[in-house]
Amino acid sequence: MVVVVTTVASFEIENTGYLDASGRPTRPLPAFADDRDELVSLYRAMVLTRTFDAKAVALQRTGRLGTYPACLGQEAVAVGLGAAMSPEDVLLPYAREQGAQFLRGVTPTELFLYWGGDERGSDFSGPREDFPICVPVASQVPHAVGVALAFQLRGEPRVAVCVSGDGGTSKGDFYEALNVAGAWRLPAVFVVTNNQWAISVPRSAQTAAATLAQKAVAAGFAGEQVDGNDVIAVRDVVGRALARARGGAGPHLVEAITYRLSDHTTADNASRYRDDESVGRHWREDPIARLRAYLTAAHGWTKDDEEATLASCAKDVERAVEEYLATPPQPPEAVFDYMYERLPADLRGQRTAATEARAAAVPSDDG
Ligand SMILES: Cc1ncc(C[n+]2csc(CCOP(=O)(O)OP(=O)(O)O)c2C)c(N)n1
Ligand SMILES: [Mg+2]
Repeated sequence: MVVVVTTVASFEIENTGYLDASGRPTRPLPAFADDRDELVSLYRAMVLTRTFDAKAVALQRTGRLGTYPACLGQEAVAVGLGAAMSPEDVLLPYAREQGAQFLRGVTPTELFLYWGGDERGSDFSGPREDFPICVPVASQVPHAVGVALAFQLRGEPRVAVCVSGDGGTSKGDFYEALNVAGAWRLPAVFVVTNNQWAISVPRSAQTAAATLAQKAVAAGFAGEQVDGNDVIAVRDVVGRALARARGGAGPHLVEAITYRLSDHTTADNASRYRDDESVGRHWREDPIARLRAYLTAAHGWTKDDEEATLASCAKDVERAVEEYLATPPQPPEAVFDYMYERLPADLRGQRTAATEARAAAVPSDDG
């Protein structure tokens, strides 16, 4: 008997990058990169993000902010995807997309408020339809599918852009969401920020899959990798995925390869599970230094340009810190106010009790 074996499916995963770690182009850059102003705006967005990030950690260390997840080293992913999006698209972030949020009009003050435990920080004055930060791992991915379905049903040329981490791709939510997005050809772009760690779990222990991008293939659509420390590449690859999804070609997955240079959050101490030497190696891939080197070589970026950018970002962040610290806290019963349109009866009772407890705790004038 002759057994005939036929290949019924095969796939390839591409990886796109334009600048090497020292900022030298490895091939011709995409057209938008001819525009110095465009590159400077990407650069400034990354510097603003890093300035905000450092300040947020400092505020937490001095007891003026809650637990905070730094995005140190990953700025190019969020900035690249944020720059690629159109205003009418909807961003469903995880927690390290500060750079994308700023580009979309979320203010540094709002993000300080959020990480300071104040829900008003999620009430964005800018992108009203963008989703709030999503700390529960991967629960934003099915939400993105819902948003994309709404766009499809309404015939709107908009795309849901969902960001999750490498760890998030192990969750059932992630696979289920991708499956539906593929089956219904929804206008969604899934960006996976592969920063090599899920708290203390390295990427190598997270999954036996060779790439995270290939997880899209099982759901019936394409995935690819991009150098997540090359902001030009992220903007380019996500931009092309958005254009295709907007045109009705369905979903796409982009795995952005980067590295979490910081602790997982301010509640973590990464030196307990990884050595300084490997972190030091990854500093050589720094996305900000990389674009700065290219700007200097190709667009005459000067020391004065650099200093002016650092000063203007520092000023923006300082102003936000002042606004944040001057914002009076909400009363404790505010914790009941953002979950339900109409508060269920049992929670109404608890809310009243919180108001009464607050009134009782306020010292009266006559002592
Ligand atoms: C459903 C759920 N389980 C566990 C946690 C605790 N937790 C917070 S972040 C995290 C790891 C996430 O790793 P990854 O998806 O790679 O994102 P990263 O934090 O590296 O950006 C875990 C397990 C959580 N927030 N939500
Ligand atoms: Mg991770």
